[in-house]
Order: sequence, then structure tokens, then C-alpha cells
Amino acid sequence: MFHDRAQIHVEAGRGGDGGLSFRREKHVPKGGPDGGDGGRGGDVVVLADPALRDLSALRRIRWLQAGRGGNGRGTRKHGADGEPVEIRVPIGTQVLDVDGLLLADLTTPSARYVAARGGSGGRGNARFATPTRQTPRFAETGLPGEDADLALRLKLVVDAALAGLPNAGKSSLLRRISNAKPKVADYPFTTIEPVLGTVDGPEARQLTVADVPGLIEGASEGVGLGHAFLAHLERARLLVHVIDAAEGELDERFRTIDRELAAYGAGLDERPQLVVLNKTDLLETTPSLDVRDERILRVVAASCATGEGIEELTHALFELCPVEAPEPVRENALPEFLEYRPRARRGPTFRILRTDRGYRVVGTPPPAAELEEALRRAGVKRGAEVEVSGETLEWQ
Ligand SMILES: Nc1nc2c(ncn2[C@@H]2O[C@H](COP(=O)(O)OP(=O)(O)OP(=O)(O)O)[C@@H](O)[C@H]2O)c(=O)[nH]1
Ligand SMILES: [Mg+2]
Repeated sequence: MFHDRAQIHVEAGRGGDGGLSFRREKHVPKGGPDGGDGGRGGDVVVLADPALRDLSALRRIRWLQAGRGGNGRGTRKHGADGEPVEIRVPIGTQVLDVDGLLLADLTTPSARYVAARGGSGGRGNARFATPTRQTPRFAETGLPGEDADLALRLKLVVDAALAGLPNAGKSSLLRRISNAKPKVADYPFTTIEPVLGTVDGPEARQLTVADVPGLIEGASEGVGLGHAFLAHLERARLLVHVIDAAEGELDERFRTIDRELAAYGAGLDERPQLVVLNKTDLLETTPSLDVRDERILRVVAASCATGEGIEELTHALFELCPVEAPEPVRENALPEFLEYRPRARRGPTFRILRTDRGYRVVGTPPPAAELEEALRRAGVKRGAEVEVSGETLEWQ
């Protein structure tokens, strides 16, 4: 199965706690503080991998967590940084939040998006020594990592995509021109999921072409297989519109598909088209299309059965697909990836220090419930002393 959607909960690693330690040496009665810093928690990163074709590998994963930072120790040893987690996705994957807001668009090889940042490590007590405070009996605890619910959605990045009514011969065409072997049969909706093919051209050029299910009138209202799969046409620079020329009424059938493309939106009805009048072997005369339209760059009559016109078609394909690597058509000047909605990273207004007997909250404490949660996450146990705003409480 081809999966173009996945949902996943991710948690970045918590930062390690700062060390609370004093130097112990023979002949040195009162050693100075030597607790090292905690390591940073691991990030959760979404990474575009050209080797992947769809999101099926993520279907069974519901939850991913990056590693915790190590705790700082005595003799100023710093904790190790937590292991990051990489989520590998195919090129063309978009990352959205639960409300459907676009967070990032990974359209180029090895584009990356940090979906959840690891928490920073706490500073060890060695860092708090001052001339007037030579024995700091506290160290910072590490900060929690971010967490997020992500929706992943794949929109294939291809040079060209096939469009047309069911049974027009789209899959037959892809078999003819590419290395792909999609199923071909004499009934509508043979193709139920997208198939990618690579077409070899002159000077070692290659094009990727996507075959998608057939479209029919009313697809935008859910008739047939609907039109959600048209998402995979969004990033194609050229549409190869396949029409069964043996069926007659070519112009009318061209317009049927056109209306569905327009109903889908996303500019699909403005995309340049290469029109293929297929199945010429069933006709006595060469068919022609009477539609005058500036989007139609070329019309080729061909037969996937006999191979007639296929060479001309492949030629036209390479001529009409620009040489640069495919990239989204709608946005211009894309950086390596787009972060559409940079999250506000508000720094914590408080920190939790670890002391000899428990914990101390410094800075502006948050509302009680949030503070309790933060203390619990920092590892506070029953009976521990907690100092907040000058008061000392016993943790229940
Ligand atoms: N005679 C003839 N038959 C063809 C030609 N091209 C395709 N066909 C036949 O048309 C039927 C449909 O072909 P497909 O390639 O499965 O059509 P499709 O557009 O992918 O169909 P869906 O996946 O259902 O949308 C099959 O029986 C093919 O053998 C052609 O050039 N000539
Ligand atoms: Mg097909």
C-alpha cells in the first residue's frame, strides 16, 4: 500500500541535571564545587530521504522520544547530550500540526526540520561559585524537551503527472515510457494509488512521472475515487493529459477533466499540459483536439499498444520539462525547507535548582499546577524539601 499520510507524537529529550558535588582530596579539607553541567536533551528531527517513496514505514509508529541528556557529575564532568531521533520521510513531505497548520515543507534532498527541541542541561554547582559564595549547595535541573503532535502529508515531487479519465491508458503509457510496471486492465479505476516511474532521456537526463487514479465528473464531490490524490499533481510542473481518442468527443472529455482540476484548486487548472490522444491503433485517421488553449503546449497522437507516437511523446516530455530539479511551482525562492510558522520559544521564567535536601525554585514561578508538573518532571520525591518564593515546603 502507498501511504501519503501519517500521524505521530514526538517528544524531545529532557536536559540532564547539573552536578552537585564538591572536590574531595586527601589533605584538602574543604574542596570547592566541582559538579559539571547536564547534557542537552536530543532533538526530534524530520529529514527528507530521497530513498523513500511513501510514509508507510511510519504508519505503525505512534510515538517517538529522543534521548535524555546525561547528568553532570563530580570533577566537572559534563553529561553527554541525548541521542536525537530522526524521522525519515520522502521528499515532498509536509509537516503540519494537529490544527492542520503547515509547519514545514521538505522538498529537497536532506531538508530537515526540527520538530521538537531537546531541553537544555542544568548548570552544575561549579558554575555558581563566586568569591562570596564558595560552596554553592545547589545545581540546576535540566529543562524538559518540547513535545508535539505531528501530521505528515506527502505530496509527491515529480516532473510530470498523468491525468485523465479512467481507462484512458495512463498506466499503459507509464509502462511504455518508464521503468515502472503499474497494473493495466480493461476496467475503470485499475490504478488506486500513485505509482512513480523514471523516464530515461537524452544526455543521461531522467524525469520522474507519477501515474494516479482516473478522474471522473464529480470527483471533486467524492465520485469515483474522489480527488484527494490530486495532491500528488500539485508539485508536477507538467500535466500529461491522456485522452482515449477511440471514444470520440475528445473536446468534451478534455473539459470534463479540466473542470475537476479547477474544482480541486491549488492552481492545477493553470498548469501547462501535454495532451496525449491515445489508442490511435483503433482509429483509421489521426485524431485531433479542437480546444484552443494556451496551457496546451503540445498534442501528440500515440498508441500504447503499438508504440506509435511514443518516441515523439518522450521527446516532447523532455523538451517541455525544464532541466532543473523539480521544485514546488507555487512558491518562489524556496529555501532548503520552509518553516511556515516559527513557534514562539518562550524561555522559562523560572528554573529549578537541586539542593542538598530537595529543590529550590528561582525566578518567577508559574501557576501552581504547572509548577507541580515541572517539579515532578525534575524528579522531586515525597518528603523532599521545596523552596518557593522564600518559603520551604515538604513535598507531599
Ligand atoms: N487498443 C489499445 N488499447 C489500449 C491502449 N492503451 C491502453 N489500452 C487498454 O486500455 C485499457 C486501460 O488501460 P490502463 O492503462 O489501465 O488505463 P488507465 O488510464 O491507467 O486506467 P485507470 O487506472 O483505471 O484510470 C487496458 O485494457 C489497456 O490495455 C492503446 O494504445 N490501444
Ligand atoms: Mg491506471
